[in-house]
Amino acid sequence: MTMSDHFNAAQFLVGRHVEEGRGERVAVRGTQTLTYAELDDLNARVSAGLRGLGLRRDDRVMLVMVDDVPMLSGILGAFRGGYVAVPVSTMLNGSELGKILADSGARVLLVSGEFAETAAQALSMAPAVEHVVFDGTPCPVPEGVAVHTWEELVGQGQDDAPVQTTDDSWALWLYTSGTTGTPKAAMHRHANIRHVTETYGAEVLGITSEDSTFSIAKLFFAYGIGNSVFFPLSVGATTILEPRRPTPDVVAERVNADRPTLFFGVPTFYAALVASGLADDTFASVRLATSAGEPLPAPLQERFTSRFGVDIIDGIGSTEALHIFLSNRPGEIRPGTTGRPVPGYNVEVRLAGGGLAPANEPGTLHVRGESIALGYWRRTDASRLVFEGEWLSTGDTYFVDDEGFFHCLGRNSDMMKAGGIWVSPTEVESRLLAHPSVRQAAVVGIPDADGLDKPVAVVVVDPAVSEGELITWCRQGLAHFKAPRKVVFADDLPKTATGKLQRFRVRDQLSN
Ligand code: 3SK
Repeated sequence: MTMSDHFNAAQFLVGRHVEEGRGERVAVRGTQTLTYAELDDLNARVSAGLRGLGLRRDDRVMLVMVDDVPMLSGILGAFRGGYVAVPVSTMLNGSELGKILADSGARVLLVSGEFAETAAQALSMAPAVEHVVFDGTPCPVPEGVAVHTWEELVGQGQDDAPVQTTDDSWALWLYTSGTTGTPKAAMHRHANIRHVTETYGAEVLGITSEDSTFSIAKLFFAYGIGNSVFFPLSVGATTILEPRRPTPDVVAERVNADRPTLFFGVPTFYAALVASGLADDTFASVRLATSAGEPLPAPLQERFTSRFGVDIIDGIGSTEALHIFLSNRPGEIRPGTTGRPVPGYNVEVRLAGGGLAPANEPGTLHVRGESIALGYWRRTDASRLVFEGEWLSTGDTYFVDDEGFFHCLGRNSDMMKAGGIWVSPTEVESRLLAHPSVRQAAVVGIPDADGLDKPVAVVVVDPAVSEGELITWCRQGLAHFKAPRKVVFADDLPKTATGKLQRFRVRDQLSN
């Protein structure tokens, strides 16, 4: 191996700027503000602290944390030490988190105080975890798990230098429900992080050191970690991190205080902003906004831009591709489309037989590029379905028009996205069927008034039960975003001759 094979994403994103004389620039504005030199120092402390807990190269470090400086340095410190950062959703309940924690084989769990109880429940399902580090008030945990505070983790001094990882070393695992339902970890290399910065970051956003970024999507999403970590830090810009749940008021407060130039949203949030009473000049500092997660309806895009005076470039990415590979461009926006391939990616629409779909004919979206994940951790069958050699089959149905713009027609499978987050209908149906009154259940995504899909349940019940009770039942047993927004009662559900539920017919009935 030559020295040029060495690549460490933490060195690329932070240490490099310090070495090249940019250490005094502001790297992050969270509840604290840190320069690049200060962030580099903190990352070195996290890396040393993890090593002090006995971690070895490629060991997983799971993070259930709010977006703030500890989460940022937890991820970067793991990269720096040659460990694998596994940031996971803070919206999961204890049992959902426990399954993921056990699956990952993580030896260390980093937790923000507000998720302490959820983490404690999860730990009882994951015997491989040896250490839990609480940023905030600790909580009793199962016997055999050592408890530490964040201050103890970072208080043992710094490591000497970033570990000499290579392009191909594991850096980041991101859990996704993707097309097949069960959460599985897409495994990303250090080089994948560099690739997304050189492609979407440089070529589409045109991000520079003068930018500052603010993302609605949190760091545990692929979209969020790219927006708030990879793109800004790759060029020595500033990332604005907000620990609170994003609401229009919270966002307006931070935008007003920290004046971002790039704003990263999702369609549901743009709908909330358009419906809010925020002043029309709220986003005056923003030079460009982006959208991903689900298609941005053209009327919503037009309403946002005419009200707030900021263009939105809609794009699509995936957790498996790490970030956006198909996007509109600043100055060349075609509302209602997902734009064109991002330089650095090949994107094809393929017919069922595998051939290329002619213009205007639908097929399945495939993408190839250097940032595609290595596969799913311990999910051979799902990996073989989705990763086809160098290509990734996204499961989205698209067509390309005569001018080369890509149009989304929906998902190939029954999986749906609510607020840009994958929801498995079978998971919600299982929860409904666990209710003593529910005999049959079907869950489908139905567009709301803004044209954005939301989970709606159709149920056959005996004895009677109210809609409110079933929604509460789902919210008690599942992460809240998965609960149906509406429940419709029926006498029977459409099925095939062999008794298989036909969700497409349920969807058609609800849409008519
Ligand atoms: O859903 C998307 O469009 C997306 C975008 C960037 C990164 C990850 C995802 C899932």
